[in-house]
Amino acid sequence: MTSEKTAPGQPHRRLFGVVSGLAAACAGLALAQLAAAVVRPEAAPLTAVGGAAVDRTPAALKEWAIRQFGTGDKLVLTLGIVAVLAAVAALAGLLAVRHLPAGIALAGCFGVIGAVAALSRPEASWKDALPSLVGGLTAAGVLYLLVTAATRPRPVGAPAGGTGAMDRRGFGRLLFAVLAVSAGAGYAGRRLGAYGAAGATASRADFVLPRPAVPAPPVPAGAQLRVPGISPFLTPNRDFYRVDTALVVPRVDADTWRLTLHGEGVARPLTLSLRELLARPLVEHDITLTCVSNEVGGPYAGNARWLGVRLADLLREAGVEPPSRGGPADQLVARSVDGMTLGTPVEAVMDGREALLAVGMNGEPLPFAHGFPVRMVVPGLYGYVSACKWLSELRLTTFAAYDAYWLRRSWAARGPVKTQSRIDTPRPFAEPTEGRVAVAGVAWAQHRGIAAVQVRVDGGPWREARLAEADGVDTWRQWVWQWEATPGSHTLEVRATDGTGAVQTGERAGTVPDGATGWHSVVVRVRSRTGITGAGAGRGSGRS
Ligand SMILES: Nc1nc2c(c(=O)[nH]1)N[C@H]1C(S)=C(S)[C@@H](COP(=O)(O)O)O[C@H]1N2
Ligand SMILES: [Mo]
Repeated sequence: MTSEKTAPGQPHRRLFGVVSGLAAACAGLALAQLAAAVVRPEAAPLTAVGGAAVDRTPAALKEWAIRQFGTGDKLVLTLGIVAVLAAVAALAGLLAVRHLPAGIALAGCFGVIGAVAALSRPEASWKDALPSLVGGLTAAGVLYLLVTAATRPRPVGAPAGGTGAMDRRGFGRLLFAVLAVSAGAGYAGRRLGAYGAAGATASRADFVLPRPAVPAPPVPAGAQLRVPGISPFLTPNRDFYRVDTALVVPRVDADTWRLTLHGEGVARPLTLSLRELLARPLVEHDITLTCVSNEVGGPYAGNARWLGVRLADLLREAGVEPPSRGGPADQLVARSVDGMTLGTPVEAVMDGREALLAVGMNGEPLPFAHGFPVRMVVPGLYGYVSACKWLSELRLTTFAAYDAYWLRRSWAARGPVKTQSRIDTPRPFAEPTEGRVAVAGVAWAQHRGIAAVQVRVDGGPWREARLAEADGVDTWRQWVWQWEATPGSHTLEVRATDGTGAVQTGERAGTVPDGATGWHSVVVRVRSRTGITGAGAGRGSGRS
């Protein structure tokens, strides 16, 4: 390459470089997306890099991200990767106008990074490298074309102008073509992706939930208090929290889905289609699911009516005995179609509680985001040690022999749910008017039940809240306490007592390694009826 450092139009060359780099990245991503629609959606470079990042994120950082961004953490992650990609693409373009091979090599490098990330994901096959490699090659090729067009001397006889030595028109035409092809490829990728999921979507639409052999009794009327702002007793599916590592929700075709059950102490291994699984009697049961990543007072808890096959029955059918009866395996490792592994104590699954292989959630087939077609739900255990979504395999082994996904990321092997209670209303920093204020919320201690809830104001004596009617020991329980609120700033605190008589600990602990503890507290500012807050309290307290 000749050095053109001193050519006229130097600032333009930089701009052309940056534009070329960004356009090359667009084209690379679009073609990679298209290739991923053919190979598999998880292999798209942004998804692969994001997924690899999630796998390697230390628990503490992940906690922080979930706290900061909630369920939007995945969007934030993707935007972050796009920002880094754009920066490097611009750099590659700048580099390419000075030294073409270096710029192209940098662009191609990105394809390799994507490919390595894709190959590092659980369940990856060599084909997963293809989309990123296609993307890298495309980006390198496009960068080559654009930069040569930008640095080519303008045709002899063309009017001199603007960019000095550059063929501005040729570059413009090429840029337009690149962006048009990218948009076309991106669109085709989306359509193809939807087509790929069409079988799964149709299989869910066609799936009629079987009738339970053991229906759940209706939810007691008194389980739902009439207090504005309280969490509904049953969480609608669309509002149910979602926590998983999947950057694209797996869309599993129920018609080709299979479950295998095998491992230590399995006398009769099983492979079942959905129809075969559902030939067994189905049970309906209300279970509150909670996440170990839930902060005190946090939102990662939901209650649903689940329909499914009793896991213990299936294990017995396969000849499995729990450790207490001499079975060799103490851990049931559930694996999902996307390679997630969750380890559940066999003893807990077989001790008589309604541990389910669920297909129904609140009267509907599981939503894709919640594990269609089959997931596990075990009352009393946090989701990360029990609630495998998009289930594909059950393997019996020991805790000594195998660490599941979260264990390798500093979470505890056992995750029994800790007793918790949450103030849903009033909201933090609410400004209710003095007088009667309903303080209300939910409390949970799955499989032990909630025996009492108490509330206190400003560290004063604990007062008994009124409990809503219980719907068994596996669900949360609503509570309400009528507070005679006086003007000023007040701190409300709540604590629960579980069915064994144990009082929820006030000792604060973070979510890692086995669930947060402490009492949820909410600060409110009560306004006086006349609109004037008490001296030294309420709105004016900071300044007076
Ligand atoms: N396949 C798969 N299953 C999974 C997870 C996951 O990341 N992948 N996350 C688990 C965790 S940590 C929780 S709390 C529950 C959440 O289930 P939900 O998203 O339906 O609320 O799913 C569990 N099952
Ligand atoms: Mo979780």
